[in-house]
Amino acid sequence: MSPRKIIIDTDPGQDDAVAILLDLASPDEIEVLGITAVAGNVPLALTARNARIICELAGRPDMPVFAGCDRPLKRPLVTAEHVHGKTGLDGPDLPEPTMPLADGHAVDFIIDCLRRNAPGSVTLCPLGPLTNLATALQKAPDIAARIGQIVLMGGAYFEVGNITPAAEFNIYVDPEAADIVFKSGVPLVVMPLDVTHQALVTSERNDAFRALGTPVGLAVAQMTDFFERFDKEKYGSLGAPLHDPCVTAYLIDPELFTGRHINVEIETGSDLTLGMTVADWWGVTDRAANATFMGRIDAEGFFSLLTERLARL
Ligand SMILES: [Ca+2]
Repeated sequence: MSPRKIIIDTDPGQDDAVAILLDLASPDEIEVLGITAVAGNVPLALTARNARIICELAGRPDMPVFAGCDRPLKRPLVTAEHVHGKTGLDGPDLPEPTMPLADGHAVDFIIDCLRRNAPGSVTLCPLGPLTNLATALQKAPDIAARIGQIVLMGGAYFEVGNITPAAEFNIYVDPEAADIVFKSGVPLVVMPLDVTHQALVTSERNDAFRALGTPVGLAVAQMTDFFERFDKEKYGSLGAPLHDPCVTAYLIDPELFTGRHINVEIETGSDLTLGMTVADWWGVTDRAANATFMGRIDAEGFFSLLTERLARL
């Protein structure tokens, strides 16, 4: 089978960085057509920089990285330096990128790429707020029918929220964009906090990254060390949840995850619950299913896959 063509839409973020590394370490399964940066964890200038730092770390300075939207559709940007540090990629000491940004806007790249490739052959992998993707769908509605699948990290049901009591960060930052994506009719696979909070970087798993003895292994150990401090304090958990790499792991081995095909809608009106993913997990409405919403991950399988693949870089 030929590798699946994807576009990574991202706001790095240490966990985005690990997701990108896992993608680039898995060419048999995944062909990355390009990386599009969006404002989210940190402002756009930093996410566009961080994406290139990671490509260079992976030995892929040839990868096209596009800058995208610098703010949500209708709201001021909310960022998460309290989790990811001032640069978004705090932890390792990585050099400034020398590769340039690709010419053009991320939104135009997404549209052109979908029109250029056979319908259904490109998967979109959003790892941040959904602003770039929603903007592309608004600008070129014809692309919806050409997207094979959207596999995204965002939302929560049983875990409810991390940026507010009711909302997960990516959806909360641009709920109007999320609403557009969830109503697009494109097949969706969602990795909510319910799953990612089971993918914890314990000290044993962190040691395994470090023990690879490579620049990539060391950088991943240092990145996960950094944001672990925040999550351990906040949740009292065993380690930091590795959110975004769940998306990549699904592309490589979907059997690691189980979930339900259900209706998921986005709250855009209420100040109290803005950005909540209202997931009909128990099937109590007759609203049509629009997303496969994951609930469980084989965490052991996930971390052994991740460590084995990072060793290849
Ligand atoms: Ca992210």
